[in-house]
Amino acid sequence: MIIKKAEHLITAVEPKQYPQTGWPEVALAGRSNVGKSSIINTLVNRKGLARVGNTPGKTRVINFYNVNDSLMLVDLPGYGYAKVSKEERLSWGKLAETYLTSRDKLGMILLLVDIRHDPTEDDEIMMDYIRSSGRACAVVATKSDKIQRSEYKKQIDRIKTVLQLEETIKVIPFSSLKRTGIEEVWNQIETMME
Ligand SMILES: Nc1nc2c(ncn2[C@@H]2O[C@H](COP(=O)(O)OP(=O)(O)OP(=O)(O)O)[C@@H](O)[C@H]2O)c(=O)[nH]1
Ligand SMILES: [Mg+2]
Repeated sequence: MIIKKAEHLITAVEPKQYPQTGWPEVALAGRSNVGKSSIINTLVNRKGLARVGNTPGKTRVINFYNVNDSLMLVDLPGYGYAKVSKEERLSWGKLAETYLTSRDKLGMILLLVDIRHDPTEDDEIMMDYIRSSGRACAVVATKSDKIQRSEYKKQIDRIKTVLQLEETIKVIPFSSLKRTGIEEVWNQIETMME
């Protein structure tokens, strides 16, 4: 994908704020701190476009990013972060859920999981949800720079097993630090758009 334009379009907390462009959307879902905002910056090659945090739980709203006036990347609030109040967790969960269930422009969900760890129960719930929604999906195994390449297969097999992935769902090792996996992720997105 050649990036001619990438910009933050709008921040939304409720459906009436969602953009009305009609372009297909790709949503980034995953635990807090897994690298959702980072992958956006890496995919469009713009450092600092999406806010990346050392403090987990940074993204508490839905951010829409315009790519080439033809596609929207959608940064969802992360789940599974324990150190916030139950009320906050429920409210962020509701934000993401409302978007995921109501948005007809949503063409694909990228589920991000840390390549180093087994997916959590929250990830399993999210995967079940994606499956039942019938939307296109790929799994991105983030922070792949943190392990040796020789360990990839073992970790990816674990992710496939825990999430009970069907053969058709790809698991793509990805590193925002090393800028690897970019082509593979764009290929998945482009296949969805066709
Ligand atoms: N080593 C390494 N660190 C990464 C990578 N991607 C993200 N990080 C780091 O992980 C932390 C969290 O990244 P974010 O992109 O903010 O994660 P997020 O999923 O958007 O987090 P929330 O907004 O809290 O849900 C930051 O300190 C990033 O620098 C990667 O590929 N490799
Ligand atoms: Mg974020």
